[in-house]
Amino acid sequence: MEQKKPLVVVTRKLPEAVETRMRELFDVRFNASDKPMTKEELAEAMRTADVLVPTVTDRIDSGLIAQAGDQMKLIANFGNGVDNIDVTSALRRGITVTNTPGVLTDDTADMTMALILSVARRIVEGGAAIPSGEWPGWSPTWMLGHRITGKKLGIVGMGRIGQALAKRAKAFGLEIHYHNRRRVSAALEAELGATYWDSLDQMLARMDIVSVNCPHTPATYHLLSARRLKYLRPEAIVVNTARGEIIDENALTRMLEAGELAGAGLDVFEHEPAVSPRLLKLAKAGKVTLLPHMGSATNEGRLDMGEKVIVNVKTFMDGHRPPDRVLPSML
Ligand code: 8YV
Repeated sequence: MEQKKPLVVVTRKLPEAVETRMRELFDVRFNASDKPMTKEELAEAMRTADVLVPTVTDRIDSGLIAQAGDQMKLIANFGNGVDNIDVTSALRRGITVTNTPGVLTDDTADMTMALILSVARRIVEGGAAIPSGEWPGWSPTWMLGHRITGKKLGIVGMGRIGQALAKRAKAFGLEIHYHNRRRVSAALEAELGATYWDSLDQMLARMDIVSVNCPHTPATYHLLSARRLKYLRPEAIVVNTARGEIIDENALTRMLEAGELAGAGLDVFEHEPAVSPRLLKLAKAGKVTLLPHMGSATNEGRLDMGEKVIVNVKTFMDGHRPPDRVLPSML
């Protein structure tokens, strides 16, 4: 007799190839409209499904987890960051949580480099000047940016993405500095040519470019607080491809408006998908580059993420520990 396939609810539209493979393996409910599910729709999924596959746009909080039926056993996040999920509540309820680490490292590091270059070399601003007809023709003093070679890059969070960024930045001739919960090995520091700063405050005060690459957890919420941002030099630029909540966006915006910072490149926002009108105004003035959470947005990356989700669900359903299990102690 054929075994009953687990019911898997996927909250957003995934690449065709991923959905096809999931259809072969599981009893799946997809979201063809791709419209984020409402709280009630998510609660209904928690009450009926064996597995939920959410994304960064779904808040799986303790209230939702409390409504889960006894059959709900796995939340297999389509994404690396799990700040959208109350992992502790899930575990207490006997629900395993997995994510998709590793497969979006290079793409996110590439996008971070792109933001650094974009802000320093005014790429978005210059690119817009041609279609708008504002290009006056070449001039020795028009649209000048800043050289990045030789500048100091401070990486906040030296995990997988931080390290991938350091490798790229080193190749661009940047001097690598970092702050991390734990110092990385001496061998890795030597390979990256990276200088460790125990004090984030001290590092911030000396950098030309600061990149946020740590996960969003209760400990990193507003890690770049109004107080800390004040340490930055007025020539400094800040880039963030991690999570908006790690920077006090209001304080950052105020400093950019006041000319206390040279610029910013943001791929993530504190109240995503809302972007503050003040940031939009700064973007129009060419002070900031804003991207719509595209750090991991490659076809290859999305297929790899889908593959990870499938392996996690299949392994779990076969009665084994899924490879990308997330525990509260890892956060
Ligand atoms: C993902 C991300 O696309 O994986 C992450 O942590 O930030 C994104 O790049 C998103 O989370 C999908 O859920």
